[in-house]
Amino acid sequence: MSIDTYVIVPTYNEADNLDELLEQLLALPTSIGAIVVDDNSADGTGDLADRWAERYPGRVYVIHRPSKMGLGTAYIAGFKKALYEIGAERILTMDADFSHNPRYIPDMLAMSQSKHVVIGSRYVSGGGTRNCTRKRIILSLGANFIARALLGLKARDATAGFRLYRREVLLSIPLDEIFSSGYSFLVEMLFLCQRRGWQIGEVPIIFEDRRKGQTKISRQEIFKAQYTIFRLFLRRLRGGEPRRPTISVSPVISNDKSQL
Ligand SMILES: Nc1nc2c(ncn2[C@@H]2O[C@H](COP(=O)(O)OP(=O)(O)OP(=O)(O)O)[C@@H](O)[C@H]2O)c(=O)[nH]1
Ligand SMILES: [Mg+2]
Repeated sequence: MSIDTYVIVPTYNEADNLDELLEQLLALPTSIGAIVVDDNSADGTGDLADRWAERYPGRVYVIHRPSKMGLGTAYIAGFKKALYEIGAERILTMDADFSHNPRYIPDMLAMSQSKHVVIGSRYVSGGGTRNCTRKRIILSLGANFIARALLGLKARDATAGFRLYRREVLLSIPLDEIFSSGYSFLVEMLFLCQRRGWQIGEVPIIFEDRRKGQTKISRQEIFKAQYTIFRLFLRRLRGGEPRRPTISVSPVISNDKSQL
């Protein structure tokens, strides 16, 4: 069975969530693989991931990094492995804490036949949030509003970490030049995708607040995100990004079309 779709799961102290998440991912009706990017979690998440990789060679991979280096750089490490070592055609990203439920992945894969980037979105019809604190909802809506207003992003949920990118999208982006290392990486990636004319679609999801474990988002991350948006805004004003006409979608040639 050849697998061409991999989910990148960045982890930092997610031992309470990882086993159940990988179980659910591997049980999906579509065969997908996973790349866990662990930043030397003190709670043993990296060891748990290693056990899955031993049990499922070629299907579960682990990247171990020496210390907490940020969400953005974790995604980039995962992208490089998926693109250049594994040769994946579709690359997803999701959080480990069940805010992004694996049950939406089949819908995202289906939409990737006609879109280059697919967002698991809270802010399209049918999407929403569950059990989130008011503070968290305001933070998310505010960040989205600012990103869309200042950067001209068209997606309704521009800060979502639940995404699917087709291979050609990631190959078109100079991953080493991305300056955000943390959460604002997501906004920067979407900015780069849109400026390159890739077609972006959104699948409605219900985003649930984390079930177990602790948040990693800090005040410092929020400041860093504001700085990122400001830098990208200046870049937008300068118009320095290559602006290509909207690219039409040629369907992914899958080895196993029945999976879609
Ligand atoms: N490898 C790695 N993973 C990280 C890092 N920071 C966060 N993560 C992971 O990225 C995902 C998103 O982080 P969360 O802490 O859930 O962020 P959040 O969803 O904004 O915050 P919550 O309200 O706690 O859910 C989770 O799977 C984290 O374990 C990091 O520096 N390195
Ligand atoms: Mg979370």
